[in-house]
Formats: sequence, C-alpha cells, structure tokens
Amino acid sequence: MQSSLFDEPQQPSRRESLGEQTFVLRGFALPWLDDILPALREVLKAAPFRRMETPGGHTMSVALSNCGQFGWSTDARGYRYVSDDPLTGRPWPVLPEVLRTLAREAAAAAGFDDFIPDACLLNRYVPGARMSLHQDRNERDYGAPIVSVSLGLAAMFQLGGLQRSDRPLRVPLLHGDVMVWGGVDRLRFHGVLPLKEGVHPVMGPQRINFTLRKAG
Ligand code: MD3
Ligand code: FE
Repeated sequence: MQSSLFDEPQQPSRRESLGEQTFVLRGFALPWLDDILPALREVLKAAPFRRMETPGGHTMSVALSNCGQFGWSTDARGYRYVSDDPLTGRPWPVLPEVLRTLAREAAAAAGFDDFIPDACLLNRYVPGARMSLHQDRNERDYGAPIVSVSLGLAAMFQLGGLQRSDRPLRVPLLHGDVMVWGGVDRLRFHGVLPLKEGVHPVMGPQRINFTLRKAG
C-alpha cells in the first residue's frame, strides 16, 4: 500500500524544560483525546462547572469542577479539599481511568515515577477569565508532582519562583500540552493571564485545564 502525507504518525511530543523539575510536554495529550473528551463530558454531566466564591468575597472568573476522591473547593470559609460536591451533596464523579493513566505516563516522562493521583481539578476559562499568581498548597504531601492538561484556546501561563516577588516567565500553553512539576518546583507561584477572545475548532470559545494531584 502506498503511504502518503496523511497516514504519517503525528509529531512525537516534545519535552521542554522550564525549571529543574518543571516540564512542558508539547502535544502529549493529543493521542488520548478520543478517550479524554467523552470522559470529561460524563464527569461534567454529574458535576457541572460552577463559579465559586473566594474567602475574600470575590467570585472567581474561572469556573471549576472536580473528579476523583477529593475535589478542591473554595467559599467564604476558605480553600480546601472535600469528598462531596457542595452543589449536589454527592461524592465527586470517579476519576476516569484514561486521566489516571495519562497522569502516570506524563509524570514518568518528567522523571516522577509511580504517580497515583486521587484528585482532578477542572478549570474552565472563557475569554477574559484569568487566574492570579498563587501557590498550590492545599495538598497534604508536597512530595507528589502535579500534572496539568490544557485543551482548547491557547493561554499565556505565568511561571514565577518561590517568592511572590520573583518575576514570572511567560509560557504559552496550547491544546494538548501537558505540564508536569514537582520536587523543588512544587511550590512555585503561577497564574494565567486573561484568556483572549477566540473559537477553538475542537473545544469552541473556551479553554479547559485539568490538574491531576495527590491531595489526600
Ligand atoms: C508550574 N491552574 O488549578 S496549571 C490551578 O491553567 C492552576 O488552569 C492553571 O494553577 C490553569 O491551581 C495552571 C499549570 C501549572 C500549575 C501549577 C504550577 C503549572 C505549575 C506550579 C508550579 C509550577
Ligand atoms: Fe495552581
């Protein structure tokens, strides 16, 4: 059979190093999308995106949901992981197998062996939505890495240092990109600049990011 341009395998994912233990795996999630997208649809049917209140009394511009044993939540009383969805009173939907496997393989590709996530935070950005510089410090054990997957519209990610005052590096994150960080970089400040207007051919007028974590 004659081969053509159209049956070449896609570009292998490329690993970029942003810090001692921070990596972007470009396009790593693309070969998994046929399984990821239906799994996300099922999760979001049971636990829809919602905008949450911060302890400071603001409504986040990013809408959130979760799956897995623990889900990140915020309200007037503070930030924390909870076992039940505050909206429905039911446990968060189970972590789909494909997300567990993707997280494990991405973590291994970044040098973190045997990563077993128990929490997955889903973030939805519409144009204008942003996430200001913060640290992820509600997890019990900082020894485990975090794996994040970006889908849809491109975002400008800000990677700071261990002090809030460290000037952040700007990194574009595109559909299918996976970030992995841990170890000495686990508590780096980070954020996302306001999402630009646009329509993604697969995901529509939004960006969805999900982060796989070991919270408990
Ligand atoms: C590198 N989410 O949910 S994920 C969050 O795109 C969050 O929605 C962002 O920050 C988003 O808490 C960014 C990529 C990320 C997250 C944390 C990091 C990269 C990081 C911490 C240290 C280094
Ligand atoms: Fe974060």
